[in-house]
Amino acid sequence: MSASEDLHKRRLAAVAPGVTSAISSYVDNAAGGTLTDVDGREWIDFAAGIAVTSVGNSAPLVVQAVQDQVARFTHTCFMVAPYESYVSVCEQLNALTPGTFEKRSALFNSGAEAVENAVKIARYATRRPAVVVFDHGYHGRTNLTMALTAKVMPYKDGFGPFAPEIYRAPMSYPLRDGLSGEAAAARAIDIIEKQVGASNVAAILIEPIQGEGGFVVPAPGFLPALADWARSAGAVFIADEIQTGFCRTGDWFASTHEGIEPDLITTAKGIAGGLPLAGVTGRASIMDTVHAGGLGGTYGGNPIACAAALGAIETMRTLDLAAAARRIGATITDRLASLDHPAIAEVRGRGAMVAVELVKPGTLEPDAALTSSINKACHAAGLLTLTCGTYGNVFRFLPPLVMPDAILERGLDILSHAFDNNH
Ligand code: PLZ
Repeated sequence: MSASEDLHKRRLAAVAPGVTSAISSYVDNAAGGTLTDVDGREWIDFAAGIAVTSVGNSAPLVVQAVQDQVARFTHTCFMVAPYESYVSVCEQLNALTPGTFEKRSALFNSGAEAVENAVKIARYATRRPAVVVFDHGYHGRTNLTMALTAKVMPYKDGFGPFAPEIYRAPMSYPLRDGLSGEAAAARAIDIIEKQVGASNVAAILIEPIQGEGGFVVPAPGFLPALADWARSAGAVFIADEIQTGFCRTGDWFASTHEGIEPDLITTAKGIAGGLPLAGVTGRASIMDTVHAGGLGGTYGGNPIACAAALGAIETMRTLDLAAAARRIGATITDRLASLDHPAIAEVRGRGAMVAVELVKPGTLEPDAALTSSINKACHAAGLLTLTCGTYGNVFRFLPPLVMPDAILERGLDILSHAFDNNH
């Protein structure tokens, strides 16, 4: 029995089966683009722990910052005894997020927790109840964020009842609706005005490019039109940049590509090189409304996670990982464009957030079975790929932004073969 098989046996007896893994090999160590499993087999990493280890695994500046911090102190709770790194991370967030207006930030542990807090803040600031989210949207697995998430399986099924006052509007999905950004926004706004009422809307919450929902890139103009509508309706426009943020799309934040300045931005994942940290950043005029003590949590902005974030942000800046994301994205997109496969309906994305959507040839009918067989073929050949999408028919590529070209090309060779051998 291999070491992974042995571990898998132990896992089945010890770990709740509701928690699953994409592969059944167990990791021993990982670096900037590869994972090595406990049997010594190398995997090419096109997942980065779901868009987290953009600076690579165990990036030198992250390791150094964490080791220094862990030796100084591990935790005091920022609500009890504050420390500099929390303040520094907030300063960085306020400076790096789009918008030159005065901002404040608050730190949390997970993406879902950041989203929950953004909704709390928007409701507090507006004294309104309704939150508008979109088809295919993903915002987390806690009770409120399950309600905000669109897809029932596996995220919501059997876990209700869900939080009230959440309304879902149609997303701009150019491949499937053929609408311009303006037309798709008008369709969404009409539903919001007729079914929710502008004066009831606390927040519009949207991923600038949807992650779990299928790397759906809205048509140009969709996001600006929604942001304008939110402003005129007195609602808070929240961009969930948890998957798109921190250089992934070729800029610090995806909102920048569409020229929007969200009122609030949620961040997590790539912010801290693999340590759990999340943030809500936004207009001081909104953030400052909440009463003292209204936001917080035991571990939010833990000093080790903050140290890691400062190391990760410095790495992104010195290595110019936004430029790296654009380069990696172009390499992946070129290779996908050269694949002559009848199931490919669309290659889309921005920067190093690239996806390919698979359908039954000549139709728009999703082909989840083919997606799954190509995914398995990649895994069998040592390439760690992930799928996504409401219909399970989208391949997504999220390599660490420090991945060397040679490894990227090797991964793309495996991918090409997997497409060639599966029709
Ligand atoms: N918002 C846009 O992508 C997390 C989760 C996958 P947490 N996405 C990966 C899974 O199956 O659980 C995510 C996201 C966006 C919020 C979240 C939630 O972030 O850190 O997982 O809570």
